[in-house]
Amino acid sequence: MSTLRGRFGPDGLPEWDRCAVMGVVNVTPDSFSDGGRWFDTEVAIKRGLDLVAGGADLVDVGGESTRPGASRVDEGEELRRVVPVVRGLAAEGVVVSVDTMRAAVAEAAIEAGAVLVNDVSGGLADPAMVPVVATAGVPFVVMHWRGFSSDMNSRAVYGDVVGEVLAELRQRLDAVVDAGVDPARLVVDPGLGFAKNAEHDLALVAELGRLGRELGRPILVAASRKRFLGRVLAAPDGSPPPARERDAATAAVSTIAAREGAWAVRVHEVRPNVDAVRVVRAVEDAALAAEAARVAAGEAV
Ligand code: PMM
Repeated sequence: MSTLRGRFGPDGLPEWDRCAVMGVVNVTPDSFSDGGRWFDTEVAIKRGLDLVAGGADLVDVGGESTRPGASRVDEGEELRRVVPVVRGLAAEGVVVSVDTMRAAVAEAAIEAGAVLVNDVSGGLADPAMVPVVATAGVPFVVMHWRGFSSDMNSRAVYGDVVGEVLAELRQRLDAVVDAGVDPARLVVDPGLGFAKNAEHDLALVAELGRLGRELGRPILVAASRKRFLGRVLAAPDGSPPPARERDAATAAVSTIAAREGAWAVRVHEVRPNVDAVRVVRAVEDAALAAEAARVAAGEAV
């Protein structure tokens, strides 16, 4: 485990001196926030490179939409979408993550150069996933998940959302470690919008620091353009702004996440989020300098 002023990332990835920014490339015709825009391989690779040029530290490539109600794409199609994009970006030196629930896709993506597996099901959707990750020795994102997108909204039932998400994530981390994954390579994610309504998402954002402290693992936060932000920004008649008009709100969550010690934020539009995490870093530096000056003044007396 590497630490940087309290912030730390998983073993097996580069270290960044602030909350990292993961840019998203959805190679799908139907993702809720950017569906269809990066569906062609060349266009998707170009998008990933543009995200890096804009300041993204790593790029998350996915070929299956997980928006609420989405049905599954078949494995062959997911492989065709994802693998060439991962290969193209890795060949350009990009730190690539693969967003998949399928072991075969994760395996092929690792072969093509992916260095992180981001599974929104935390290994629950495919029993072969955890063994693949354990064997490859790559970092693994374990997200809080209660079931497939087709009917996940019906599972958004909690007495104490933060307590239950914590307990379910802890259980999942234990299972993954028992199955052979190095705990130092695990990242956890509260899974905003997955079997959660807007109130649940906001309660989790309010307690990101607690999630990190209690789970003892780096936290990834993926709030980008999600429904709960649409709800917060809704017009008086209740209508939410379209997904692409939620980037300033996304950057607000990135500021909170970075301030709460999150390892990384996963976002569609990198620039405002890179700016946000850089400001947080500068403020943290100023706080440290002020503290050092106080200590020096105390010592001088
Ligand atoms: N959300 C989406 C996709 N992948 N991965 C992680 N780790 N956490 C998330 O919350 C998450 C994810 C859905 O959003 P998108 O369709 O805009 O990519």
